[in-house]
Amino acid sequence: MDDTAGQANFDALMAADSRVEPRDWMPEAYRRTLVRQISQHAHSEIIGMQPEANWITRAPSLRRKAILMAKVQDEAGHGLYLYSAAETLGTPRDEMMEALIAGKARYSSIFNYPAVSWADMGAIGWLVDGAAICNQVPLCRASYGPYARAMVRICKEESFHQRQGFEILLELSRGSAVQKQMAQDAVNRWYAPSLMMFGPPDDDSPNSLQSMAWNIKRFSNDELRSRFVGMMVEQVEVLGLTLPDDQIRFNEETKKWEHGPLDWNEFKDVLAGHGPCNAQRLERRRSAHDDGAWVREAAAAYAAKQQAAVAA
Ligand code: BYC
Repeated sequence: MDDTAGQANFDALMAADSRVEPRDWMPEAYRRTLVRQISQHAHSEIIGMQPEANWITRAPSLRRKAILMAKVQDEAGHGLYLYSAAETLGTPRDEMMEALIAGKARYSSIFNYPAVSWADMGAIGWLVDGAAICNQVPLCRASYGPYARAMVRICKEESFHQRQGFEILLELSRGSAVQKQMAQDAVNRWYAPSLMMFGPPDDDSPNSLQSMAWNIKRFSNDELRSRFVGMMVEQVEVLGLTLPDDQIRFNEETKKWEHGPLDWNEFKDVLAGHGPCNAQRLERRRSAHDDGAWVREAAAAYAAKQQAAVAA
């Protein structure tokens, strides 16, 4: 297909709200946007293993340890599906990984905050995975087939993750006064950073309009943030805790939830690499990458042997 026919085919797919598949012609800018978003998403999943992996050895019971290990493994799996989806666009995984460990690629701001107590495992599951679900369910309808299909399974697993976080907080909240305070402190720490996961405000979001026109993003950053606040307001009551924001209200005119101001300078600092844990997260990823070199080499050697056997 030449470029003119390809563009016409792509435009028709967009107009019909259909799926674009890897072999379809697509505009270079669409391809670049997808590689950017999907690889950033994959990086977030594997960097996101760190704050929770940090607590596996200190989980308060064998049951909690087993659950947390399964969750952290799920995040590695999400990274795998997403790197695979991004590779279908022609960018090799090594290249994406190099960009991450060289500090050139973005990953979600949220994972540059420390998990300082066991209650943070509850707050991460409830708030961070909750925000992830809110942002990612619409991505199951993204126009690029491999991304949308990967998101279906990821969202199912994220729902389990969110419930396990909720359950940790509920148990702490129903425990002693000290335990309840631990849960409240964790919610206080993770609330604002989890709202920032949805990205900058709409009037400061350079990519949103085009990504929405391409049916990659279905809702704007502020729209999803507002929905998330509405969900959390109900759930926090069941937990017997509070959200650290006395400006949350439902606007009857716009029919949207509103929240208090967020510190967007802090967000920019974190994106610029100056969050509390940026350096530590990248350093850990680099050493894990180096430690895993022999596994990659062994897998490649095995694959080459298999291929040679088939060719012979
Ligand atoms: N952190 O124009 P905008 C998880 C960047 S994993 C860092 O609004 P866009 C989990 C943005 O990339 C959760 N950077 O961009 C894992 C852009 O920079 P570039 C990860 C951010 O792409 C383990 C610039 O700011 N979820 O849940 O239209 C354990 C301008 O923004 C952030 C995803 O990746 C941020 N928070 O919208 C537990 C979901 N926000 O690239 C849980 C998929 C913005 O132009 N991604 N930036 O240099 C998306 O939905 C969209 O990419 C975003 C941003 C809503 C995040």
